[in-house]
Amino acid sequence: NVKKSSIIETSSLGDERGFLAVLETQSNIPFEIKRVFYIYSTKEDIRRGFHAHHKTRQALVSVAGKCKVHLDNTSRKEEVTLDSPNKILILEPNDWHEMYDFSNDCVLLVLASELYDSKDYIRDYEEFLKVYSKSTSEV
Ligand code: T46
Repeated sequence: NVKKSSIIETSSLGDERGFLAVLETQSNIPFEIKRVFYIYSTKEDIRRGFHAHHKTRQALVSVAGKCKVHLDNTSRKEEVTLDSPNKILILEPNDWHEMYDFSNDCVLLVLASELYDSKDYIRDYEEFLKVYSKSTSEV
């Protein structure tokens, strides 16, 4: 089955000192976090991503600045704007994704369910359709 991406809102813990937002396995991240990376200083007009995964689930949050994410799970295409440190996009392996419209100050933090493995990437769109378009029922 095609799994649907989702948006999670974190609540900011705030006091007179400022804010603190928590991402934690099970309490709001629906997978065991094995890897963290962040994308920053992305040049204007750059579009990156262009892949789906076999196994990896990911959580994307723009902790500073903003960017957009184009999603395609073979049965639906959508565009998500990540413009708040409290807005978390949960990507399923079947989500082909492209990130673009990065602000100069954007720091895109990514939490991943798996260690890095280049073989987990599907970088060819035709292959992506072959792998995932058989799954017809969207949840
Ligand atoms: C994704 C989106 C949101 C590593 O060596 N280890 C790692 O953990 C990662 C993530 C990347 N790399 C290497 C692989 C490439 O040589 O770093 C280089 C840049 O990665 P890539 O071209 O895959 O970057 P994006 O922005 O296209 O995609 C990244 C993640 O790779 C990917 O999992 O879903 O961000």
